[in-house]
Amino acid sequence: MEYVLYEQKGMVGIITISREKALNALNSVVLEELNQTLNAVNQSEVRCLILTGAGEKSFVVGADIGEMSTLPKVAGEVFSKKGNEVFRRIETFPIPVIAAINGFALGGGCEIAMSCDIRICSDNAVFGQPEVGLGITPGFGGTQRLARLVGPGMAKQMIFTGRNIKADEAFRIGLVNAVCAPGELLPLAEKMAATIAKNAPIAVRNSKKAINEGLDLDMDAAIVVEEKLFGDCFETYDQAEGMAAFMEKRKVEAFLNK
Ligand code: CO8
Repeated sequence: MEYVLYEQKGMVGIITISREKALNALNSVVLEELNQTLNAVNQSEVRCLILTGAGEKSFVVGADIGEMSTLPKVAGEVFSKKGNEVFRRIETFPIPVIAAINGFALGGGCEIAMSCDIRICSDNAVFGQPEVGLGITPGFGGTQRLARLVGPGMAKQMIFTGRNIKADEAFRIGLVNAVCAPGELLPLAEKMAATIAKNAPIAVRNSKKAINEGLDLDMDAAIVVEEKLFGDCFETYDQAEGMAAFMEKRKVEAFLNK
């Protein structure tokens, strides 16, 4: 692939958007390659993904402004749809995805980070939705996910002003879970991914599904979703092993994803 790298390290897969000359801007090729990379993830081996950007300056600087600048209306909508499909795939991907944000996360960059389950960033990271200054709205899910993550008031302030915020403010408003020095970012992401990967995979997947699906429902319906996914864990090898280990006061030998 031209712009997306993929590496599997044990039970963790690392996806790197690598288009450094354009600060990892998302053009159609990057979006397509991300899609293909997700198709290629070996889900029977990989239990957690990390998404990051190449270089030390930028995670993803947004959608490619050059490519968008000449688009007619219909093509603009098609481009938005393409991005949204990939971002939604990340959001609903069966295994957790951690965004390791190593610099600029602007426009589509902030939006792709928000489609991940967990966000951690380096202290040089910068977040923002500058679209209104370009004459467009956030079109890769930003109006929806930002409001859900940081609340409508803060989301509207960020989107209407187009003002960028630094890592410490992103942490304060709950846009990221943790901030660290640039050199510690990938080790921290890998450590978190390894911790997730050690847990029972079916339980982790079902937890992701329950949280995602439940958030779109009222509490009565959400609880039913939780009950079903909770019930699905029973009679699995991993549930038997996890509970037997507790009862026998020993460590789990291994969760086998079955
Ligand atoms: N698209 C394409 N190329 C970009 C982008 C971008 N978003 N951002 C930077 N680049 C390119 C620059 O053109 C430059 O290329 P070249 O060297 O060939 O001139 C290279 O990356 C380096 O950039 P700078 O020289 O500008 O680097 P600086 O360190 O001076 O500035 C900034 C870094 C502040 C990040 C600056 O590059 C910037 O402001 N970039 C634009 C950020 C932005 O506005 N992002 C939002 C884009 S819109 C969007 O994401 C909409 C998503 C929804 C789309 C819906 C579909 C229709």
